Amino acid sequence: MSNPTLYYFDARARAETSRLLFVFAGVKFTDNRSGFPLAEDVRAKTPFGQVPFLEDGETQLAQSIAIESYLAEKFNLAGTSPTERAEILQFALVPGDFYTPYFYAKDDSSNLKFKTETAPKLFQKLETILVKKGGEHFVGSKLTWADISIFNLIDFFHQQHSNLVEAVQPFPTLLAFHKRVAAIPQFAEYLKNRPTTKL
Ligand SMILES: N[C@@H](CCC(=O)N[C@@H](CS)C(=O)NCC(=O)O)C(=O)O
Repeated sequence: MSNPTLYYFDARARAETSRLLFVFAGVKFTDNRSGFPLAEDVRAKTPFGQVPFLEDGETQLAQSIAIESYLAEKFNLAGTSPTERAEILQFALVPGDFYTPYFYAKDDSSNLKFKTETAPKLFQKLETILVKKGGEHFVGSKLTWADISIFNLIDFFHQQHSNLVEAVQPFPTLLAFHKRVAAIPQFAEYLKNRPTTKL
């Protein structure tokens, strides 16, 4: 059987957490990165005409969070009880609350508002939660999809232009968490070789 294939643009954005789930699990996958606009043969495969899109044997899935959820389940990173599963999903949905205002901020003043108000307000909540949980994991006592998803969110801020990283700099527990997850050997190797992209 061929490797699972993840279709997306040449960007981190809505596909990167899925890539990181594959990387952490040590599962080989084909990272199909389309140019822009989306290649028509790729669009034709997908249920909603959009990417990310995953093919894994008989399984075909769109919607970034559904793909992440499938991979996290498959790799035992999705929790072990209904409460844990729901808590993990709760954190996996948080990056969307950052990305939506970020992607819609089109001028200098809305970009500044995002960097100095919207994002720090949300990061403060994450910082408080992580401190309360002991600083290591957002849910339970081992690394889960929740940690990978929030790691990727913080990492996204580190990679963006206009010093977007300043929005997360006031939060030492989140910064230490980011550093620790980035140093996990599978991630360290992947991050060293990851293509540099705008988003
Ligand atoms: N809710 C969807 C949104 C998917 C989406 O907006 N995909 C964009 C890229 S981020 C896309 O495929 N755009 C190309 C197009 O619509 O032609 C998800 O989370 O996967």
